[in-house]
Amino acid sequence: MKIFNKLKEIVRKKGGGYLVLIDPDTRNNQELKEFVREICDRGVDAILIGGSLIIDGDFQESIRVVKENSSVPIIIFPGSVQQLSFKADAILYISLISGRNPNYLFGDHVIAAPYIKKMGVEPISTGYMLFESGRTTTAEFMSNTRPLPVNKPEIAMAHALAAQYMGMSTIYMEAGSGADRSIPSEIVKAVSHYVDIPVITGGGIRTPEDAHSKIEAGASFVVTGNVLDDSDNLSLINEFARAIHIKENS
Ligand code: 1GP
Repeated sequence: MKIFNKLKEIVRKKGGGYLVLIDPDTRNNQELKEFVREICDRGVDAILIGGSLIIDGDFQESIRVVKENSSVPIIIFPGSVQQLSFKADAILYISLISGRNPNYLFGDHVIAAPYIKKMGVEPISTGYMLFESGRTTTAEFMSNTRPLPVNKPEIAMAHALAAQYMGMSTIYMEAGSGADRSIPSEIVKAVSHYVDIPVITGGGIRTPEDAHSKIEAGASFVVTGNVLDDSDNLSLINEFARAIHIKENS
């Protein structure tokens, strides 16, 4: 079964899917190995790997370490066309639909497509919507795009529906990694009830309660990243998984 179908099956059975984002800049190989082994046993459904800007990390090496130590699918969340690898199981084939930068709407895609085909990695067509968070995130700065307002649900809904009509498989909506606060559950609800494709949300989610509210609002998948950088928070993973897998708890 294809990776994205497997993930949708998890959502059907568990009520939501839990994805953990790994930024290759944040851990050395040994730390990465220990982190991946730790999280796979705690209810994580898939690992995303990538970053808007990688300075210290070696993307290829990070993917290798993650793949060798993971029992869940590895999905690239690319910050650029340099972030491709045949070792991944799938890649979010992202169009930055909240912006109007042609490279991120249909430019880098043309460059990446032949490589993805050659590598045999499953592309998951993703409409990515970046929302304002009160300060400039790396994603906003690096993509040179304006984020969507969080208090205008109709704008977000129309963007998401356009992505669905263009044949995209999923919507990823967030305020960017490390956002001070996650996007309001109200806007997640407005979008996920308006479209028929699954919604992924993340960015600034630091508590299981917040993750739970996003699933209750209609999101299919929740992503956490930064909150797990502090090793004291590792036990939170079980709590995040429980908060997201709402059918398992009922
Ligand atoms: C970014 O949703 C992910 O796309 C993770 O965000 O690092 O803020 O948890 P955080």
